[in-house]
Amino acid sequence: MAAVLLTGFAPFGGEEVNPSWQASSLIAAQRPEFAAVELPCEFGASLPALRAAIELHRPEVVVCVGQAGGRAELTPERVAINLLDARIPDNAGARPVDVPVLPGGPAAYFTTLPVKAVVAAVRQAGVPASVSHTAGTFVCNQVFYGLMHLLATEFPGTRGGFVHVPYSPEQVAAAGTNAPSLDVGRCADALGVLADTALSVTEDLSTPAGSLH
Ligand code: PCA
Repeated sequence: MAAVLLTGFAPFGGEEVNPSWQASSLIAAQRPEFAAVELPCEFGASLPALRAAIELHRPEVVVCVGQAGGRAELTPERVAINLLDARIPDNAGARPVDVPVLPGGPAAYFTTLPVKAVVAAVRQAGVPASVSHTAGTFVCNQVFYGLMHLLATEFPGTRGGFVHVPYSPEQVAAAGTNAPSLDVGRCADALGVLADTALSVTEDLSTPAGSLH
């Protein structure tokens, strides 16, 4: 049993590493009550791996983490949609376009993590963060939607959600671009703050955190 299950992803899109897994495994190694599992970046294999991890660890809270290259902040996601539209192939070569995650499923699920309280706590710890209203339409959105469906239908006592993290500085340096980045150690600490907040706060803040576009 673990209080918190963190998942990160395998590298994808030509990258050598994925900071979502680097940071998740780093904080889980420091916190005995956390467990971390790496998910394949594959439409066919990611949700069975997530289900197995939840069945193994029986956590109170599940936090799935993914890389969002180009984002400048840690971004807890608010809504998962029942749509896949892959701009690039996954690691197995699959590229679903305009396919539901779950045929006949609800159009969307909301996170059950206190995303506004999380953003406030992560900012307080000195790491930029904001609420995101789209997890995209690739494997991360699939995992987020699949997670929320699984929790709603089979693990109603478990809360969960998804957070995207920026590139690491090493990835940006290797690519020779000026994309924003977040140090993996700082990212790991921020995931710890996020998880602690998710464990202790069951009713989210009602401060505004929406976006105009
Ligand atoms: N990011 C991708 C998939 C795996 C990951 O780390 C996404 O945002 O969908």
